[in-house]
Amino acid sequence: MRDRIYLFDVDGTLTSPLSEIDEEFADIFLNWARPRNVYLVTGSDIIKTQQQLFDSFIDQCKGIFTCSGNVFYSKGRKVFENKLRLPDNFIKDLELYLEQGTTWRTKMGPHIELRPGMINFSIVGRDAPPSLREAYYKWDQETQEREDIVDYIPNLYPEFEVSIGGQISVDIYPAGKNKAQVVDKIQQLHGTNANIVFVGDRNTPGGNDWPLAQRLEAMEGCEWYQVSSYEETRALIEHGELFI
Ligand code: M1P
Repeated sequence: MRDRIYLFDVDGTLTSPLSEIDEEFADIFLNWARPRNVYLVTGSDIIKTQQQLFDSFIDQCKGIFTCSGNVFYSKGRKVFENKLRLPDNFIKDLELYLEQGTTWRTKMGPHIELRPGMINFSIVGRDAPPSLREAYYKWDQETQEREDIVDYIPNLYPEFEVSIGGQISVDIYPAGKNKAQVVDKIQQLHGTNANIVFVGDRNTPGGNDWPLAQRLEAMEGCEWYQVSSYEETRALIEHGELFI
């Protein structure tokens, strides 16, 4: 009998971007998750995710992969963490883009956040208040600036890749150290025959869920779903054929 494993992205899938999880949805999700093998897979770090989901929610899942799979926690304990080694001038090249590559002017900082196994890079800055986040997000949709950054870094450093996970930033990691790496860990835990089902909101090229969706696409018995809100995720777990 093959284990069925459910993987869920967090921002845009279980919560609105960088918001706390809706209480009613949290109850419904946990009741559904309790008898199942459920893991969370986020581009964000554990501190931000704890602010959104709370420890009690996280602890009722089998585990959580943060920083795009570069860190893994289970039962409140860190199980592994990938290290990041940056080439000389890497940070300087990000700073150059901040000074000369963007036409966006209102910046709050910090722009470069070093996390285990990856870097988060934000032109507007992580301290931007909600109104400024929204303004940048709207502007980015018009100008496609983050798509430009997705190309800029690998052009300079082909051994790195960049993806878009949230509203105001990009995630940068060594090529291949993206969410798709979670499959290897799941197979170690549940066997190479496990049926993996993934739900995410960024399953298009350049999105941080894309590498994982693509890997599952090539695996027999595995599925992925695109959602655009936690309400759509709720509909899936309540009515989706593979979620019964
Ligand atoms: O989890 C999705 C993303 O959430 C944040 O994105 P942003 O601040 O751009 O909305 C970041 O933590 C990012 O790393 C993460 O992928």
